[in-house]
Amino acid sequence: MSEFKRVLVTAALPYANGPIHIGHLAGCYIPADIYVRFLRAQRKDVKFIGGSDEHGVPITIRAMKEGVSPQQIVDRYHGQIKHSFEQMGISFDVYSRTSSPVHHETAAAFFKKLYDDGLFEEKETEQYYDEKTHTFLADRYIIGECPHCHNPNAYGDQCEKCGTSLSPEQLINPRSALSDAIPVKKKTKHWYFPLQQYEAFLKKWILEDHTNWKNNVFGQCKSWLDSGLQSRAMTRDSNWGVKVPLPDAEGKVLYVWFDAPIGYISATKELTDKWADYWCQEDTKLVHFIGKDNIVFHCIIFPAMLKAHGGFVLPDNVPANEFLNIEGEKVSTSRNWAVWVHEFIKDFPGCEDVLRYVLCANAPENKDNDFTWKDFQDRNNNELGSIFGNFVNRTFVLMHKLCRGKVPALHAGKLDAKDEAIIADIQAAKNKVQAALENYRFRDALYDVIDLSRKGNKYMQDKEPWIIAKQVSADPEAQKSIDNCLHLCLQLTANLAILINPFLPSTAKKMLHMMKVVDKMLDWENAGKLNLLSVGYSLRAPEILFRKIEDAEIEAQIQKLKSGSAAVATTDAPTPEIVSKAADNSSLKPEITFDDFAKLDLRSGKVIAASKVEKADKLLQLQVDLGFEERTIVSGIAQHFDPETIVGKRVVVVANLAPRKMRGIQSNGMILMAEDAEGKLVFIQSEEAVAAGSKVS
Ligand code: B3M
Ligand code: ZN
Repeated sequence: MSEFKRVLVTAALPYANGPIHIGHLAGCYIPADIYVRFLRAQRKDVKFIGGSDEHGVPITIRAMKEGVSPQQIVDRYHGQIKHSFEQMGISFDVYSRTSSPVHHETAAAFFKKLYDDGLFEEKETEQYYDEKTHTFLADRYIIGECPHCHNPNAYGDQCEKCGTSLSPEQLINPRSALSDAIPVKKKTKHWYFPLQQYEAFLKKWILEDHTNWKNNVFGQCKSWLDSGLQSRAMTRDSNWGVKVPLPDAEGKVLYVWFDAPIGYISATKELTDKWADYWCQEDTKLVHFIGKDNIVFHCIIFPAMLKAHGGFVLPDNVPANEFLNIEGEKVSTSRNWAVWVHEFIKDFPGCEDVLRYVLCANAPENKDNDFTWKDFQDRNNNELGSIFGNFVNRTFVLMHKLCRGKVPALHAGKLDAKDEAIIADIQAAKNKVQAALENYRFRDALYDVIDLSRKGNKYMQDKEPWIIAKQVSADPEAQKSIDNCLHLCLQLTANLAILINPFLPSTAKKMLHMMKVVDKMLDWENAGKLNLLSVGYSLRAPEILFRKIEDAEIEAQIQKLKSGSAAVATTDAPTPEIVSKAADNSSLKPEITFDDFAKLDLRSGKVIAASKVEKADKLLQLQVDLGFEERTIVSGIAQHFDPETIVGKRVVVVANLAPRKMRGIQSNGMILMAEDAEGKLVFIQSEEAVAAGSKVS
């Protein structure tokens, strides 16, 4: 580490097409932030770079579905994401966005340099095109019949029913997911980056020189390199993105994975005039924190681009995490199976550090891992409350009671074996935590911090200063033993503040306040010291560091997760705003105009058949009579109703919702439901007299 003069830390740029959830935090933002705070505490020259990824198909699709411009989408979510990061204490030095002019210039110039150096291959190919929406269709946006299992709704890259990978050419009767139009083949020219030319370089650089990378990262790189690299198109047909800076490139933009990582460079430019020190000096250590789905882009494609361009440092490490599941199921934003960060902050104000704690203690460092609300509660109430918080609290309470609210003296001649042992523990903790953090083992590091507080508790319990206090009137010398115990417990507390600071910064701040010391005390070099609080110094009364989290709060969250996902089971890629929890009647969604409302085609309908969907415990398949036609609608209400009981029900249907496939069944609309006070779903029914198909307005 010491040969580096400065450290540049990046965290993946989230797509600004929706809010962030706790999987994002666990995947890269929490570990990146811990690492950066650890370096800052060592007074290292470090810059922490972040920003929103505002280009690419995820943004344009979202915009098209909502009928707004891509700019409106990114403006909405960039602000929201940035705010969530701030509230979670993710301490970027800059949080930029790829729609910024600096980025457009930087990315275009990067491309132009490679172009001028003759590094691209220009190729004309035929691609599927939707003439209705004037869009070239990425594979995912072509739907058709699977040639293997005849699922009518297979995607152009994969059939989700039988699992086969496909290419759009293989689909029977392909159609556009955007408009249902039959896609036509159209010629288009693009610029390809010949990755295979960098294969030898990458093999040496990764497989020989970076064997220290995490197993999951190294393994993925190795399998890419073993199976051989190919040219990749670095441009796309679109009007949204960084324009290809060439004269004959109307309607072409840079591929989002070409421009997004350059976003790290642009953001650094925005941050400091000295950006080139960080990007172009050999003695910079560049570290990319990402989730596992971004490994190939950060370990293979971007380094090859940097190498091709020349003059840039390459990453020293890419400590990618795996995925975090929620309550045993994969996060799915479209099913709203997620814990949204902005909602967590609303529901658990002041508990941001607790979430940081749980997401680090349980981080998917080497394999996918599971977040459960019960584990969140247990870790808060036990590890943070009963162990860490309790130790600090007891120390302060006893110091006030037995030592008149001041730091007692240490009587060196009176130290016993237990005192000596805890001194050794305090001194050893620093190195353990540091070694783990330097090697990106954040869970281990955090465990070692909590373990020190656990040892503190045991020490206090063994020493029993409250018992010794009873002897003091008969034997004044006994006070010395009490003083030693509380002196050491207080120094241990100061050490805990330093060690916990990278992980739980607000908690460390509170501890500083209680100890009446300044931020400087949190410098890493102070860890392991036993003279952090001066003898005779008076300290404040303790504050509760972690409040208890009650069963009812946890049950409410589990309920919210279930009903949230049930309520949107038939909608298309909802935002949490759209599906904000039904039970919270007081929080209205943002105002809409009459025109927004008028886009909805609501019809009365009648359920004529209902059955369970196989292997989906939340879904019912309904046949609904709309008068003018019968529709299949898949609804996420199976946990609320038996299929038999709802046949004949009058319902209100969103009739012009884009079709969506669930478990292989195409759902053509959505049934409106309400939630009663107990959280039970009820149908919004139309009167008997209203004929099926009638407009509802
Ligand atoms: N936006 C993908 C993602 O959010 C992408 C990361 C870009 S990092 C340069 O997973
Ligand atoms: Zn299939």
